[in-house]
Amino acid sequence: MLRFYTAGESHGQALLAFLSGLPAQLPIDLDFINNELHRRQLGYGRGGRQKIEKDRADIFAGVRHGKTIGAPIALRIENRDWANWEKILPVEASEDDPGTKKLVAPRPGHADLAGSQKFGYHDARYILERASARETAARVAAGSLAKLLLRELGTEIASHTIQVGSVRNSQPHSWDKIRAISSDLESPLRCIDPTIQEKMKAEVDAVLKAGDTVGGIFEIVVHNVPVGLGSHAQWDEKLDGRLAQALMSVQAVKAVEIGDGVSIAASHGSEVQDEISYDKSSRRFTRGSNRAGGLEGGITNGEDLVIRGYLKPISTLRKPLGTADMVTKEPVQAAYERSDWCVVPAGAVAGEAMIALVLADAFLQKFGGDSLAEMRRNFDNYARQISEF
Ligand code: EPS
Repeated sequence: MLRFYTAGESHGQALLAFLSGLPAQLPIDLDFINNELHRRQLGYGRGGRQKIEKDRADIFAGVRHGKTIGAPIALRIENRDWANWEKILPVEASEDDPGTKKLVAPRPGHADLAGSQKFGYHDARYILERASARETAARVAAGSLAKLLLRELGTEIASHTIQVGSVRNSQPHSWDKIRAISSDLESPLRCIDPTIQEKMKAEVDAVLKAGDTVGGIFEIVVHNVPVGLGSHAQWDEKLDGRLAQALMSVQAVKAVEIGDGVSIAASHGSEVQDEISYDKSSRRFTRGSNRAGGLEGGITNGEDLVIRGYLKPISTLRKPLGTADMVTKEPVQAAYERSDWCVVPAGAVAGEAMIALVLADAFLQKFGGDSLAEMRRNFDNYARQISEF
């Protein structure tokens, strides 16, 4: 229902996003989109690039007088750094040798080598330009439009950092706290516990000093989700699978966990299921716990969705690892390109965008509608059906 693409390279002129399938008459708040882009740029452990860029989206199509018109939306985010790369990476044919910007010493863990072999380059420049996580800016812009649709129907998404390196914040936190830290532009790592956050910062400082990088875990929580998104009926309709795929596609994410999926694998069935009761006053089924992370059988069960993204440490290292030169085949040290050394908070914002896009698609499948008013009518009817169940 909702289709989206991005285009653009890290040091190209701009990043582009195309989003098709949003209903007409959805109010579009450009400040909200730009604030999301700003959130993605923040975080303790980011490199020099974010001082150059001030990401903001320009809308080229699909929005008139501040609302969608049911037509595809096209967005553009300028790369300010393009001014420094225009001569090195021109669009038109050029005699100039890109010279020092050639990358022949592929970084272990990056797309450099596999991409160069696959596309037939002895220079990883063209691969890394697109593999770069800079592309997530375009996803965040598209995802913020999906968030605006979800917000109209009462569903909100937030995230926080629960691990950096070996420092973990394993306490449970309320939605209000997660929501507050998620939007806190001053928080260095968006970790709710300030004492744990100081320890996380120390890990980030230590890897910077050592010329190394550090990974971590972000947790995305979706609040006020209707029962019944996704389906148990077919493998590709199961919402947990769709969410996991979307989150796995974010650069550097190497694992996804829904609810307590990882730790419950080592427990007994009686210990990990969320027991069901019924609250007569609110006419709702409730659960005393949410280890399932809001999904049972690939269907939302009305509890908050809890989805964790596990980020590997960034593969660009100032103290490089050994590799093999793609031209000479001799052992050399991997290339170093200006990069970040911790991206957990930024990865979380990209992750939120992907979750928003999948959920908006699931809402559109369930409630349909060409205009927001039509979709809202369908949604309200269904909400009545659930409350009368
Ligand atoms: C960026 C993410 C990282 C940064 C990049 C901007 O990309 P990568 O995945 O390639 O390491 O390093 O900045 C640069 C490429 C640069 O020239 O500094 C982002 O998320 O905006």
